[in-house]
Amino acid sequence: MAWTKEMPANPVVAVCGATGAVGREFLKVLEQRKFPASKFIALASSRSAGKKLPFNGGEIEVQEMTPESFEGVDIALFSAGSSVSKEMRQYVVDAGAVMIDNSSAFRMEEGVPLVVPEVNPQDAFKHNGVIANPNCSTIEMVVAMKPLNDISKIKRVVVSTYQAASGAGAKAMKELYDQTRQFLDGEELTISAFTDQIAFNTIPHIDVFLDDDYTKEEWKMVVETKKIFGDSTIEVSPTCVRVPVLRCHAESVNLEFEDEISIEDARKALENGQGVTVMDDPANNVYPMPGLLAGSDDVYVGRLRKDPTVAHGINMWLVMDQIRKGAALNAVQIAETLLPKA
Ligand code: NAP
Ligand code: 3JN
Repeated sequence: MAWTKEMPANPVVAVCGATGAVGREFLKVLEQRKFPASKFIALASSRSAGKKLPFNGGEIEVQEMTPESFEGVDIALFSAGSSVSKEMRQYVVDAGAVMIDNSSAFRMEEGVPLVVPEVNPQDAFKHNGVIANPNCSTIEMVVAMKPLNDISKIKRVVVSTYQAASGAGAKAMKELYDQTRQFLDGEELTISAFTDQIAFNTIPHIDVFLDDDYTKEEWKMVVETKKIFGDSTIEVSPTCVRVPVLRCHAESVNLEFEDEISIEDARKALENGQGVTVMDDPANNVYPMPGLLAGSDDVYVGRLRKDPTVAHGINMWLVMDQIRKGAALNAVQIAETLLPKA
């Protein structure tokens, strides 16, 4: 059944998982973009009830998330993990709110749009109370693919990710700090958020392994890309790797197009692409780097070059702030898409 409730111009917005790495960024992004809410509510687990978070020049008090939390709410931005999203979905929808969910709980469910506003904003309106935010690594790749796919259809993508600690949450970011200190002080390393040491290491394992020896993170990139482009023929071959970086994900992307595409045309398309910044001047050592782009909104593209080993091939290097465009910002942009047009 189609969703008929109209979105008010000044909706009540609940940030669900407000104390987490993504939740805190939600508050920042909502404040920075002056999201026109009539009221904001911050929700987290009972552990955080009463905690105060900086917001809009003052503070917002965190409330425990319960089934009753959504009465009067219009938009519920969720980043409290997939089990919490599954548990709360019906309460949110029954309250008449739209859930914009950062977890993988509903991404591949039929009837749940999976939206990146630069790529498929029209899908946001086809919801039945739930809109899913893609995985951060997928968002980064599809934002850069979109302007290129518009000039020549992409047949196949080979992608290797270099994912920051932030993707595994606030505790994982702290673990990278702590382990780095422990390593330098010659102390025993505390390993808890990752499967192995992350300081001075890279781990080719994100999320669980599946039967075909790919990880679930890699599987997400394959199926989500097809759903977002509405094209089941795009082939994606991913390898996802955790690196000791705090909060920007990088990706090495090899693209194969149906037709010939020159580097000049690719560069022009990317320069005009929405949400893309080209940072590519190898002669002057200019290329995007994750350590230097925290806090930015765009997907940065550099190292643009021909791949002469395949027909119609291009290589590029991407960097994106995973907590912003990879999670909080993308979800807030979806919420903005739902606002009535002035
Ligand atoms: P995080 O830093 O560990 O934060 C988790 C948040 O969830 C905290 O606010 C926590 O509240 C809250 N929470 C946990 N259990 C809860 C419960 N039973 N009831 C209510 N709130 C609960 O993790 P994060 O990095 O922000 O990520 C959170 C989720 O967002 C992830 O699990 C994932 O599903 C999604 N995510 C998606 C992407 C993406 O690629 N789009 C990227 C990162 C994360 P307390 O502080 O009270 O425990
Ligand atoms: O590890 C990363 O860099 C991204 C992590 C995303 C993530 C972390 C915990 C649970 C997800 C996600 O968005 O796919 C989930 C989830 O399955 O909801």
